[in-house]
Amino acid sequence: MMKVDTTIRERLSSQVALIDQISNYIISAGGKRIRPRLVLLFAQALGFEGPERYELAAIVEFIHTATLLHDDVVDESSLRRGRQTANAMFGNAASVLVGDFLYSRAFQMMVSVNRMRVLEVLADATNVIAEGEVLQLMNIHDADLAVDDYLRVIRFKTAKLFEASARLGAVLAEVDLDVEECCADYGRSLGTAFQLVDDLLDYEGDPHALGKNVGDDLREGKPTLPLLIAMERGTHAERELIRHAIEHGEIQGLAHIVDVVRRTGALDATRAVAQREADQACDCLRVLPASSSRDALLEFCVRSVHRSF
Ligand code: GRG
Repeated sequence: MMKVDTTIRERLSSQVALIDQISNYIISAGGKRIRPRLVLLFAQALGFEGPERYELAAIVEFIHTATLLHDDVVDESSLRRGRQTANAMFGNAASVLVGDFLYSRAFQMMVSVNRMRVLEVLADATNVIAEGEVLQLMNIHDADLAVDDYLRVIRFKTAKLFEASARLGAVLAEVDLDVEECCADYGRSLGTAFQLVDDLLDYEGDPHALGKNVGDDLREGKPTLPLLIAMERGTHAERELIRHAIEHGEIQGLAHIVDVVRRTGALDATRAVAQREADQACDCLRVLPASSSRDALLEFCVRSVHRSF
């Protein structure tokens, strides 16, 4: 990961001062670097040790960072990674444009890796992520959203980059397609579990540990699984309270809604769905030979469900 960080810093450079300033601002704030770790761990678990793995790991982190910059503008978020968001610090226009810089720099780097399959995987993934974000926009304020439609959004907007990251490790190692598909399945399930937990932490998390505000999803009128379950299980009055909050994006009733979400067991139920996805991810690892990398990937399954940030 130190080599990945060095690659990130080297490839971040631009002659345009504002690009350097904003991209360094968000990249140096840290982040868990899960997606680059997936690239490295799958490549290593499958016996690939070439330097391209650092480049691909940096590429997926650049794409992730570009989506965060754009997402915080779309969601009007003010806190990320324990700091003011780039849009709060530098404005929306600068954030979107530096997101564009990181995204297009990632594609320059992909070309330098000179493997058509890598381009194909990441071109498809980024397109699906954008589709997911538009689907989510269409679902905002819809209190009658079906659970399957909610799950489709999170598979697109979050799980797809996890899937691509895991798959790229396998692509580098040039394994058979069935093995590659198992690696991709792992990434998809892990990413789904990860976003489900992200959505429940928005109701039970500690903003200091999370590094972002809680209650943001409700303020934006996002019908996430904890709310959908609480509506199904609550009394008529509780259902109407949540419906009104989703439809109007109001957080005045946040404390009451958090109480309903907790009392109906909606957070535990959401975590149980995440646990099922994480278990599926674990199963996919059977295709890998035993190694410390495979152990680390197993550990991710546990930590994606039981995390506080
Ligand atoms: C630029 C390709 C492109 C698309 C723009 C705005 C947008 C379309 C997509 C947003 C997708 C998005 C931000 C999904 C949420 C994913 C998510 C769970 C982010 C948080 O990931 P962590 O916890 O973040 O890994 P850290 O800070 O640890 O890196």
